[in-house]
Amino acid sequence: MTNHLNAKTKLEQKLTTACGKPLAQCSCHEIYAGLLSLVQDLAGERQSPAGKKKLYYISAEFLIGKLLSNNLINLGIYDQVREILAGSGHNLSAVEEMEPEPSLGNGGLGRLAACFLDSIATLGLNGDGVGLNYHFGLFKQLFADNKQEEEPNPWLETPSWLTKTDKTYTISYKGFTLTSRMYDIAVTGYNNRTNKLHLFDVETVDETVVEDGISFDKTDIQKNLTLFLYPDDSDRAGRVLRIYQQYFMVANAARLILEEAAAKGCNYYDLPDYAVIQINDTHPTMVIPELIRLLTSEHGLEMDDAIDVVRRTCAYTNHTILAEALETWPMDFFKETVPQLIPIMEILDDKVRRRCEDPSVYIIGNDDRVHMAHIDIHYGFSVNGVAALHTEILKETELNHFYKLYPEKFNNKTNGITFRRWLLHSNPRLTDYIENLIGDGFKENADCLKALNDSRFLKNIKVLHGLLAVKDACKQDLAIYLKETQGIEIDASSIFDIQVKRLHEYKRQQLNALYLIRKYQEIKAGHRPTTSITAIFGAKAAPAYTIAKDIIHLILCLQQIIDSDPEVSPYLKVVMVSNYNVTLAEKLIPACDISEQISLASKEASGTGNMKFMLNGAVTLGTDDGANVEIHELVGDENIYVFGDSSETVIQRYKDGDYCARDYYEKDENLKNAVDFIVSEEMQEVGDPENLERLYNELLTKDWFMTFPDFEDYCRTKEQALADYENRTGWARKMLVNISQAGYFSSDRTIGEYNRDIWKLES
Ligand code: OX2
Repeated sequence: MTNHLNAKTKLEQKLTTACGKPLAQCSCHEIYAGLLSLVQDLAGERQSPAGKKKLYYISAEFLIGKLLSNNLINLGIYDQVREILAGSGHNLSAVEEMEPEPSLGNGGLGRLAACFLDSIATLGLNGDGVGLNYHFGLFKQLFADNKQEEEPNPWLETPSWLTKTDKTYTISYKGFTLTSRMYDIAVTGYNNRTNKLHLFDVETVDETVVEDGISFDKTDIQKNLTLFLYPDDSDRAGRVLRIYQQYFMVANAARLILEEAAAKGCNYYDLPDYAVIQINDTHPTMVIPELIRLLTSEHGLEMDDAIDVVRRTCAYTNHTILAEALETWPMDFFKETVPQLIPIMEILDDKVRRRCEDPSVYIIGNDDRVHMAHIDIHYGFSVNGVAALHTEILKETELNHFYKLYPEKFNNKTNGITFRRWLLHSNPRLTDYIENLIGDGFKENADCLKALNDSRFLKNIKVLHGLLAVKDACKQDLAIYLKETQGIEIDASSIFDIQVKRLHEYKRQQLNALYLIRKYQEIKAGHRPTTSITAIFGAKAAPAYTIAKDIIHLILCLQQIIDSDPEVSPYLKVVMVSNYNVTLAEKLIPACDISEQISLASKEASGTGNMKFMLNGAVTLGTDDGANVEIHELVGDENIYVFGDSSETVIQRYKDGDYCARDYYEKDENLKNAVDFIVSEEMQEVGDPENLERLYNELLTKDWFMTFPDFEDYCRTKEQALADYENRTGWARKMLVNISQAGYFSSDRTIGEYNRDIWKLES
């Protein structure tokens, strides 16, 4: 106790010094600034010895979320700081509101990278992230006239978690050079070391060139290079800009890696003893030819030696089988931007062509396009998928030709999430509840959650009611938060059914919307649900993805129609929150009853939202896809709602090529009524006929992601979940089993496996 008091007093003194005046006299923002500087000092003190070998996790996105609370938790001072602030009339949650959320990511891939950085530091591994410092991120989403609008999402302000470093490099493009600068964000591990996230930027970037939403001159590279993540690539200039960005990221990374290795005594031939590079999807692929280029042209290696060294240093993670995301770029683009890579890529391609006759594995295809993933697979030592099913599909179908060439390279690493953010930070109520039942071991070792799967708890009415009370409180928190921040009113006693993730046809928000139309029609016909339902969506659509935007339009129109219908609104509410981000996820996930994971089987590589919901006691309604399959195995049939065609059926149906949406539409009256509603008079009154008709036609004549075949089973399974919800203790038991089995999805487990099988760093 005295120790605790001593530590607390010291901490209070440090914080007061950082703030420059008594805490009671500080504004919320001054407290935030003080805490930020205090955290940076404490994090700096925990920088551990460099170690010989280091991991570089290169990624176009790091969706890190706000950092203050997480850092306080990881430094072990969260409770003390909260008490100190309370003692001087401040509230830590209000201070958290001062922090802007960094806009450095987009979706699951970027959030995974952020969870991984947390776990790498927590496991005491020597590994840094490398990416770009986007000024305006992806975009900020607004709604007007039931449509998505985009604005820049600025987040860089003073004070900031970014530290400007002295490190600069000269990066060459055809016809000009840029001077880069490295900025660092400290990555604190939970009771462990501090690593870094290195973000490169260029000082000539000019934020004022953006006008009219998120438009800007895409050709002025010196001014626009790091403005946006994934700038619109619907035209050529946009696609070329992506190459400029990607090269900037990896050219800086390559220099940093070689420099750090050399400083530790590397002679370049032994680079794999000093560095391992994880290539997060194909955006950083050019690091391979760039390293080969630097090793041969600046460090005197022969081409074959350089290729061998790089092959033993680089590992690749595949996150999707969607063709649109498997990057291929015309050779012309490289000639125009980074011609220095052309001779290297030609040599790499030539070596492949000499070994293999099969054109499907060439690097430069017969279409004169460079297949980025092919570079990674031929010239890296490891290829991993992100969930068991996904890896099997890669091996057996999508990358089968490569698997036959290099079976030893393929391995699975089922994704994970950091429990520090997705439980300890986002759901302190549930954390306390669990701690009261099984002690605090789960905070260090997520496997300890299994202790909850015990009849002492599962058959204990008091325990089950306690869990329901935690959920209710989280639902009330969310209701208050949405009212305050978005002006949205929801009923905390309704069932919260939540689908939050990027908008994509394969994720099938449209399937959920069709169900809701059907529910609306049923309620109109007098069939009212026992407990009212709140269906919540959160999703950004890529600015150039027309159908995705049409789906948002459909959901927003539906929201308006139901809201203004007194016959239906007491029983059903549809809500689309705007600008879904990490901060919102932290509020939505703890409050969820039913977790919607309804992608077309075979298409969602893993999903990680599914894991966060499960951990927070939501029950999954999903297809046997991605990591849902592993969730299903862990919790058993009783504790998950699985529906829809299997991945085998879907893959076969694509192969056969004879899927006809209209056949399903004609056969199923309910489906027909729901689809027709999209272009009904009611909809046309609140919506834009152009968008609605386009979506209607898309579904009826194409439905590429096969919504219709799963519709009936989806509706039936969802009704079953809603009915089961009425048995409150039965439902609580399902919640508890889900929480108890979530330990497997800790990113500490995932990172442990990456290190054991791929990185081999000392911890
Ligand atoms: C996502 C995948 O769609 C998702 O299934 C997965 O959980 C996540 O990556 C992390 O592995 N862009 N985002 C993804 O893939 C790509 C490409």
